[in-house]
Amino acid sequence: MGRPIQLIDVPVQSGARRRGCVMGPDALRTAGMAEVLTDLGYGVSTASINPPATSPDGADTSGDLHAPEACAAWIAAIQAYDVPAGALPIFLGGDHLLAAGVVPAMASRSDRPQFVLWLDAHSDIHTPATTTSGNLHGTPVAYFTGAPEFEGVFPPPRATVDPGKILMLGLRSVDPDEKAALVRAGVVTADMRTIDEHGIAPPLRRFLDEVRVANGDLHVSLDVDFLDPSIAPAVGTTVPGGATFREAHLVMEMLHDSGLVTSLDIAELNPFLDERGRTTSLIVDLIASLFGKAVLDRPTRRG
Ligand code: 6HN
Ligand code: MN
Ligand code: MN
Ligand code: MN
Repeated sequence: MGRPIQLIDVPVQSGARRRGCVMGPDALRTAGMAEVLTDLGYGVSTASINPPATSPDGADTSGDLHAPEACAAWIAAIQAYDVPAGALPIFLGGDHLLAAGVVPAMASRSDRPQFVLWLDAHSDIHTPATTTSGNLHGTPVAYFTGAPEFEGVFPPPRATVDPGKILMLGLRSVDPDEKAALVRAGVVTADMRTIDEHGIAPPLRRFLDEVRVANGDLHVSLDVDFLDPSIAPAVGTTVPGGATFREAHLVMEMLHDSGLVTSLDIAELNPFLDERGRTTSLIVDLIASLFGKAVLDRPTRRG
């Protein structure tokens, strides 16, 4: 039996105006997320973080920000949730605002340095001051790296992450203010141009080596729009030119072989936009790869 896994529903959709992410956890369960992990030999428990009692979604749009109070309440609720000791949590979103709750919670779980692998078309490093859309799902990275602009908007993070311990893979839609923020903060990035030219494995291998040497914890945040829209249409913010089927599986296989992943979230799945469940099923397949489903049985190779 592998390490126990806890599946935690986080049906937040306050981070963006388009509705549907609230159905993400149900869709992932319908597609067999728990059974796949059980079949791979893991003990699986389930939990959910309940929507905080705030005004209905969108009713509290204040100034240019969409639903800041609901977002703040979600972040507080997620950060207050204690994952059982010894369990590896998979947070089932929900839009990407959930990472603003999840990452600080994971970083505060142990004294080991926290690393984050950010799989996304977007860098989500806006602040309430720079966002042009007002959708706060575009801000979690700035929040959990300690940007001061969140004071009075979101509760203080339980712990913050060193931007130099973040690898962003798959970027292809980064707003001008975000570009400046990435450079200023020193976030490590491999955009799609780099991946096209050199492949997806080298930056990931370097990053995993760093995590191993530092004896760090590794949180993986998987935004569905990391994937190319042709294979994953069920997301509100599709951007052409994303990770292919094999690139995505290779990332998951390398993560499994590394043995370093300590927590995971799945964000931005919008089942309302899916086609006969195919995006949801692909996500479940990818998670199976991350937890050890392999093409052939082969000895675990580290690094
Ligand atoms: N996501 N940069 C755009 C914005 O509205 O700030 C897109 C954000 C997308 C957020 O995909 O999690
Ligand atoms: Mn995102
Ligand atoms: Mn830690
Ligand atoms: Mn995205």
